[in-house]
Amino acid sequence: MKLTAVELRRISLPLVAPFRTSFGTETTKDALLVRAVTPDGEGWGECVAMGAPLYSSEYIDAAEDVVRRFLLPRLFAAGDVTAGQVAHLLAPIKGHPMAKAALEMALLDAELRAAGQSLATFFGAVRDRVPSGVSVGIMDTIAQLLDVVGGYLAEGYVRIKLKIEPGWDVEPVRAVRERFGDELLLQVDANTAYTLGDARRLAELDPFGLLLIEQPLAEDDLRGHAELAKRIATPVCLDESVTSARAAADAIALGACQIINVKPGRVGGYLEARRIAAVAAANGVPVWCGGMLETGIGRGANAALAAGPEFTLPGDVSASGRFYARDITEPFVLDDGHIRVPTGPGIGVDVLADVLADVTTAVETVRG
Ligand code: SMG
Ligand code: MG
Repeated sequence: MKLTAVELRRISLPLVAPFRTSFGTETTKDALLVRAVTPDGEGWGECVAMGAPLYSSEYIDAAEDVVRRFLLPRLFAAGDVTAGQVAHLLAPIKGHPMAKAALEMALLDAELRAAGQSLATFFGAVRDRVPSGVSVGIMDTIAQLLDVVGGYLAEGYVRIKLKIEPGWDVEPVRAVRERFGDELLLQVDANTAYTLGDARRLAELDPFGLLLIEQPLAEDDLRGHAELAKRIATPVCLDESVTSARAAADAIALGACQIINVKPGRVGGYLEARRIAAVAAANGVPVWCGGMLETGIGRGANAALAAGPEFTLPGDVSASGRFYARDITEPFVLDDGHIRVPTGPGIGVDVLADVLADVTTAVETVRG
């Protein structure tokens, strides 16, 4: 496809409630949307970089800058370009996987829309709805946490993930287990807040039968995760550390993870995310689809990814209402604890022009 122009749009969406993790508290979601314009139609991409480089080194202003100054010129210079070529064309530019992922996603959406094929079909989806888990932030009190978890369970979520950090780990897990029982699918996510020196503390989570502990140690600490995995009974799942299919293969070979959270933005796009799923499946490692508080665009694409055969655990693909009172697409809603996988061409969601206009903070069209 010939990429004739790309619209870069910044939006800001208020969250329905603050979302606190070990690295900070989010109250609004600022996102960069990219719209690829081609003679054969358009496609949407969403960059999941956050406002500050706290989850990973990327942040949204830097993503926009690298897209404008370094990534788009390479795509425009390439002439005809397919989504499958994007990663290769952009590889000389180091890092910035979330920025690259957004561009690949927009081209993939455009291609599939033009071909009349859904992203889910393209990914080899084996289910038309995916089980929905929810990520629960760090709260001020245990009582508040129990209220919030109870509310999500009443909505139908099939799996709960608690954000943890030193000082908010064993007690909240114990309280949730005591209140909601041993059958509840429960896991925790530390977003790199611990060190190997905390192994004994983390082993205190062993009796609670967690599905997994996600990214307890630093992003670059594969050896530490491998050592930790020997010292605790809870399966170790990596998020931040898995930056590519090669990193996934390394982590598996080192024994650094027994489960992988697949996030397309973190690894440079949905095509690399599919390769990670394949590497994991070949090694008998279960995967699930993570989330970055996506708008309906990214949420729809994540639902399609999570419909792939390798995705055997419930992911962080929640209803839109988990974060947003008003989304820029028709909201994804819970259907008996599941999210329906879009069936329309491409990502299969339509952007609501009036909402989009309301939440836009800046827009610019870059021409090739
Ligand atoms: O989109 O439901 C979502 C968020 C899920 O917890 C979530 N994401 O480390 O997995 C993770 C975090 C990253 C973003 S936290 C602000
Ligand atoms: Mg995580």
